[in-house]
Amino acid sequence: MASSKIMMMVAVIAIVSVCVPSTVAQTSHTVGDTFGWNVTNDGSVTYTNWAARQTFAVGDTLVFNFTTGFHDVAEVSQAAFGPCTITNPISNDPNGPATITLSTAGNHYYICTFGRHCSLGQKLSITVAASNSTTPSPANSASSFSAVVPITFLAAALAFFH
Ligand SMILES: [Cu+2]
Repeated sequence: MASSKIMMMVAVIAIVSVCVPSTVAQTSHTVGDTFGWNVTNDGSVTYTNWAARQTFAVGDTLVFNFTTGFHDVAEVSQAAFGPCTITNPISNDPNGPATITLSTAGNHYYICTFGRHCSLGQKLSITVAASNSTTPSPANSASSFSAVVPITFLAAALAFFH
């Protein structure tokens, strides 16, 4: 009887350890880490270096930490990114912190439209890879399924021990 309890425990632990990684599909990237989204005064070296340490995939999120009213985040075209053109951005989020979901692969360009912030270096360009999963929809349902399975087994195990 004792050995079957141990077997149950081993099975539960094995299932949990297999399932948990599959539920962590999206990555949240905090832009600039603790520096946040601010004026850098170094061109865009701070954000270029930061981006080089990241791997961006479709479904990931960017978190821009800034004080509302002091900065904003505008996604712009490549043509607008170089000269910091603030007219006709693709999107503009005036409220910090701003969380932006990366919904398409390819290059994405973000700037602050306040004053000379962009030209001083508050600008970020990233390259987003296609999602790691080749079949996003089934993967999503698989994720929610795998989250349910360990709970079911844990409940079964708890019932068993009682
Ligand atoms: Cu700014």
